[in-house]
Amino acid sequence: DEDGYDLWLRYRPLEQAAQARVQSQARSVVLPGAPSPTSQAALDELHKALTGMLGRAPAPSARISDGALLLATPARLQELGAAASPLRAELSALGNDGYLLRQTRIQNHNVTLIAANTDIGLLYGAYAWLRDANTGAKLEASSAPTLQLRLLNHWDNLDRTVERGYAGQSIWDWWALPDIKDQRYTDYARANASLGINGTVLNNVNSKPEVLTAPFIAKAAAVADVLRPYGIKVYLSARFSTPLELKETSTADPLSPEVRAWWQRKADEIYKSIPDFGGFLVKANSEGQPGPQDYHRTHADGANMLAAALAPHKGIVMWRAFVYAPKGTHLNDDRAKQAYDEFKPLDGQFAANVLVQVKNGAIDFQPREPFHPLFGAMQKTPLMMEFQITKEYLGFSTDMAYLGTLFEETLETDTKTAPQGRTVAQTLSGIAGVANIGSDRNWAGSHFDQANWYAYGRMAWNPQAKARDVAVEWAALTFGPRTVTPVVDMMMMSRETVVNYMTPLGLHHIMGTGHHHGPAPWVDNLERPDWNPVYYHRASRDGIGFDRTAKGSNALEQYAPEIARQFSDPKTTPPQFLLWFHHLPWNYAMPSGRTLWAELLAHYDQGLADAKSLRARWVALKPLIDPRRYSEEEQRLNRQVANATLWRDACVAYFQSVSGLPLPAGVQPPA
Ligand code: GCW
Repeated sequence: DEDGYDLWLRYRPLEQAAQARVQSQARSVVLPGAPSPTSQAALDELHKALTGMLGRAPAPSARISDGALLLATPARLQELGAAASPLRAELSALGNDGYLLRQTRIQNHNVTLIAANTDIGLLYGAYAWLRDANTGAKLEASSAPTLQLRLLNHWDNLDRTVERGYAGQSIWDWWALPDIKDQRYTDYARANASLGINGTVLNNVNSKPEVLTAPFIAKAAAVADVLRPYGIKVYLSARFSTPLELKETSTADPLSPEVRAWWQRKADEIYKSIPDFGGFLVKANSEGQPGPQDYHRTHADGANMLAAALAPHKGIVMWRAFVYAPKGTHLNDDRAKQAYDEFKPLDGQFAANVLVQVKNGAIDFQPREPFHPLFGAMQKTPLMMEFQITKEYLGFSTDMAYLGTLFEETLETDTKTAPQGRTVAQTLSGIAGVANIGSDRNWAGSHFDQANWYAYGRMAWNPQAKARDVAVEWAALTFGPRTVTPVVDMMMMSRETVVNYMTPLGLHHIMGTGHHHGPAPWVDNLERPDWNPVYYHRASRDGIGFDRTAKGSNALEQYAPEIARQFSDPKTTPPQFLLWFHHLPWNYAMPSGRTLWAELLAHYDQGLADAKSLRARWVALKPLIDPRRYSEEEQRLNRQVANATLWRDACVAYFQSVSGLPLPAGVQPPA
């Protein structure tokens, strides 16, 4: 009975031809020298995998023979007399985390070599070899990540609720820790290491002072002990006012010596229990969280104070740029501008161990957003990308939406910034994904949501990776080789489907208030204007859309001149961002020849039709999918069709009530 617990590390028996191929590459598994906890993890994984795939695994051996799978670092290769210079040169270009896979001859034997500079590289190489073994891909020559920081951010609270989590309770059992370390923590480490994720922030950015007290530091240390062999560092979200709230200082002013000394002591205390502690993630002066601005200090003052405490231990601060004004927002202001307005002037003022963490778009994890203007604009500050893996605005874990395409679309966009135009990916020093992980048996709430964790990890390792290639791998590993094409086709259309039935043509933030599930474009009575959907779509008799050109909020000026110019004219604005940047009359002529009104309706209809098509495609796959996973997804797709119907009908009815226009021929009236 497939319940999804094994994720993409299923290691089910291979078909005969594949068995023979894999067997010929792994007649024995050889790791010269005494294993470290990390290389032992690689051996354990290979043993588990080969047992599953072949029915039995060769015992690890110290001696090379024909058909050996050999794991070795340069020092070991040298001892084996195999430190031939081309191999060594190739390895030295791969850094700490890279690996190479090679069929070669060593000591007169044909071997399959997994080589890396470090044991963690060997572990990554072992996972890569297993991926190839399972998918039948040819041995990947070599691979190394471009980003050194590849993190998950858990929005997990200490009471085990998860903010924006749709996969059950938090996997961190704070009550039972530190004495009881659930096997799930090890499986979590395996899954993440298999993707190359090398850090995790255990707790919500809406943090609590208690996280930094001795009992919780001990709990975090216990988790760190489990994750360490897998190359995953632990980080914590720190609440800026922690010392004040714990009543250990009289203020939280970052320039106060008392406060600085407190954080210094706190850092020393943490590093005593967690010597490789990664550092702090901070949400400050955003959505009611405390921060340096409470003391008329800047984000840089706040971040640098924490950075000074962590620097002696080589820790870092990830300071979030997700800020928007708590009060007095005027309808003519633009929330989309605030992060840039606050952070761009601070470029150059952050300490060396501070990274500014920026969401992919300037509003908030919408089904589609243009890239955040801070990418490329902060030339002197290392930036981290923050993607949301959990689908707060894309139908939770009921609606199918493969995010690989969203990640790819953002990462590959040219920011048109100096020196020669850089893609968003090229402006990054690190990447973070808000985890969709919980204690549900299948970890992610739905089987297809596992693909979003997978795609995030693979694209964190290689930001140039193509969403389709990643989907192909995941589908083969998760549902088996015979389902790949139809499953990948579903995945590749799924996110656009959601965009179409929720927020086509650049619409955004018209979801139900608070929970963000389902349509609510009519809401206009919330305490803050920038929480109201009407603030974002601005529909009226005269038209629809948010004017972010010079006639409007001029958010466009935050982009490089070339982009600002292109997007200032609706005719040269990509249609998927049209209403993000422009307020246009309902009869505006679209490239399709339809009016904007008819085009909007066509997108809603397309979204619903595609949701039905996703369901039909899944039903057709029934003979190829195991019953439990089939039925669990079928139920969700039924629910998705209902969600899409509601979105379509509600938005058509609401926008019609505003536009006052008749439905064009052929468009069904809303139910
Ligand atoms: O998207 C919004 C969410 C909040 C979240 C916040 C943030 C953690 O609705 O739940 O809080 O963003 O990113 O800080």
